Amino acid sequence: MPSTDDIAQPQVVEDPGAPIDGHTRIEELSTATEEEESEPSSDSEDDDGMNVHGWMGAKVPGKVPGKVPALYTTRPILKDELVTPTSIAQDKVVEEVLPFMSGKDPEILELNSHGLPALLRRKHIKFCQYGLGKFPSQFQAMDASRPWLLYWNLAAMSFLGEDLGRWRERVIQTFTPMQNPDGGFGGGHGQLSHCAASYAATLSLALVGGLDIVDRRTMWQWLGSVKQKDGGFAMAIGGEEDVRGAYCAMTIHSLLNLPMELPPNSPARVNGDETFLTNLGEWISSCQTYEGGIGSAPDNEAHGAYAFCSLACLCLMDAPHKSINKWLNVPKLLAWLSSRQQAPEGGFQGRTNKLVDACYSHWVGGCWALLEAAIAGPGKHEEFSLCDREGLVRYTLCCSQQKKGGLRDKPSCRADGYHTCYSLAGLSAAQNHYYYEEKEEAVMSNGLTAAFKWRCTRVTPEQRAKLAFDEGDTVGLVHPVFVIPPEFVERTRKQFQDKVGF
Ligand code: FPP
Ligand code: K
Ligand code: ZN
Repeated sequence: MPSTDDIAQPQVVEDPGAPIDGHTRIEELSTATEEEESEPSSDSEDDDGMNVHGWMGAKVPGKVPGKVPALYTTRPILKDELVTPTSIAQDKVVEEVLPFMSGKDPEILELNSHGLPALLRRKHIKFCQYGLGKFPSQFQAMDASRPWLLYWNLAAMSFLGEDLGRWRERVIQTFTPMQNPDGGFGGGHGQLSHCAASYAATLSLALVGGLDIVDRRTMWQWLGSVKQKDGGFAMAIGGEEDVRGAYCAMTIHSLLNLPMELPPNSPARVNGDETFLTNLGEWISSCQTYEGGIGSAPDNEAHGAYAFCSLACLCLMDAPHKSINKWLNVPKLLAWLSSRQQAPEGGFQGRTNKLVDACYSHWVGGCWALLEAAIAGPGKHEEFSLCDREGLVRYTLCCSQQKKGGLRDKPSCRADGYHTCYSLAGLSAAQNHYYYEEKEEAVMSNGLTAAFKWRCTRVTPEQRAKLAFDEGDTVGLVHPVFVIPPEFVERTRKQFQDKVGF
């Protein structure tokens, strides 16, 4: 199965010779013109690019619409002299994004009142509709990822405010044969049940109100069969154990309000008193690395995608101020996470010494609400931000949007469903405040209620102006743990809240 990051989808404009690699470079765009190379920095006359205090926001209150803060238009002033393939690749990305960030967008999209490209809502929706259609034969390698294609495109449309009613029957029809008699969903009819396929299926069905087709008893049995003695979850029976497994399994478990005790078939059931949560906190804790970030499994490299899976899984297990503070070294994680945001790019990289990429707008951008809630404690929403929201908005609107519709890793890449979904989720993280608050009404009979207690406020018009987006550039709310709009989380909770057993 290809990694999720290599995934494209058919383009809105027919291009029969189109390569299917989502990260394929389009050479014309990656080469800046002479003029752009010699003059990429801000338009302000008193700014020689060395004004670090200007970078720290001193200029922001008096910001003139269309003037881009120097932080986003200036090449890095502190550079390691050692030249490596990594540093060369990074320099190339800076040259690639500078024209887009500094308002000299070679694609000349329609601008918002702050001089940034406006959100191309209708075009992105159209792109997602194509992504739910027929695929040319080159996409057969994506066959096992069909549940993902549905989730990414449906979720993205929901973030853009599109009603999903018309997709309901087809989504149910598509997932029905993917469910296996022994529980869980595979990537297609006859394929082995897998945590990723089951996660994407569960969320897609939650989006369209189709979760009735899930056999909760066999799902419980199957999830029990991937729970491991050491506390983690394997992606499939006999498959790799990593934090994706933990997050996907606990997401499904939580949304469907499945029993906490493990089924008799579970390899993790030794004394008989084990539950889905036994040793899970300890196992996630063991994935935090010397850098402060979190790897896919113990001893693996820290990566933003796994940081999100770990934090979100901890937020499924208990309130963030309890579980995150208990199982992770928060100061070290905070330092690592902060170092993932790039300048002048504004967006996030996934790991140390790698390149900015819009999918990390969610994988890293989505970590902030969870970590902030752990630090602030319940009910506290002073609306502080530990990440630079403006940078994330700017990267999304300026660099991620493809003129034809769809969002992309970076300007030299083609848009695809995966980057469209996670760029928009990241934009929502930048545009809204998500916080944790004890609420009595959010009950699930299995006792796993924490993830249902999040609330959200939208930024005020004044804050919005500081973040350089207009009302028309606003995406919908995205639940910080389940990554679908909160209304569908609440609908699902109500559907299953009173189930005892199956
Ligand atoms: C490296 O790819 C990417 C990873 C090691 C993580 C991939 C995992 C996810 C994107 C999310 C998994 C989550 C769920 C819920 C299944 P790369 O080397 O191409 O990218 P990089 O250079 O940006 O690290
Ligand atoms: K990447
Ligand atoms: Zn990516």
